[in-house]
Amino acid sequence: MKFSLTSILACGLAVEAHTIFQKVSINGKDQGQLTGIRAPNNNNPVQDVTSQNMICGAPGTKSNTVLNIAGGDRIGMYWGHVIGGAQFANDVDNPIAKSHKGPVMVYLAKVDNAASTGTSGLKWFKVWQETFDTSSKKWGVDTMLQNQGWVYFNMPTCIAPGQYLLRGETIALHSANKPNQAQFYQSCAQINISGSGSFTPSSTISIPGAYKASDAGISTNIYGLAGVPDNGGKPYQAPGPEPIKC
Ligand SMILES: [Cu+2]
Repeated sequence: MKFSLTSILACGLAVEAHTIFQKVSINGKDQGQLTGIRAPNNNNPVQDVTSQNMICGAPGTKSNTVLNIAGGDRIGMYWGHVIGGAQFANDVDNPIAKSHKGPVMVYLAKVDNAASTGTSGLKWFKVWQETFDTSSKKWGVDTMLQNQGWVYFNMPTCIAPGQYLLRGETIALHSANKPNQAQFYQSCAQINISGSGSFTPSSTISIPGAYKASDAGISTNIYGLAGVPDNGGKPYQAPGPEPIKC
């Protein structure tokens, strides 16, 4: 009985339309599947904002690689429906189900050794986000869909050299009008930043800790009167701090 229950659960989960951040590109060069990444082994979302899995997702893949990034480099984060991307041919839920509107965000935390560091107690700061554009009605997730799973940002040139964990996060808000139904998808890349920057953040956040289930960007109804995910035409306030400016 135990086996069959597990099978049923596995089948049920396999058809869920979730996503996993699973590889990085640097100035257009694909760094390889799961290289320098700590990603969950499956695409199940985290829904408890107090969970340790909010940091880098549920513990899953490990890598000894630390990715070398210079300040100013164009970084791509690749998200796929399952590890590898599409779950099967013509997978309409790759990289993520079209219903899963929400922001995409990037945080960094300074560490001594990105390959070996623990993840709890780190001091995070946000370096980039794409949330919701009230004029185009476009969410961060729409950019991910447009670019077949890739989301790009420039590493700020001001970041002080050294090793960091880079936390890429997508929040799917399609059911976030119900309690604890926002879906959090995050993995961490292990990076070494070079350059002449000297920025160290004056304020940082804890993960978990910084997000509350009741935050305006987490407990929210993204559907306007027409029943479309236009956030009712209102600005969307992403959880966490504003990205650094430098
Ligand atoms: Cu989902």
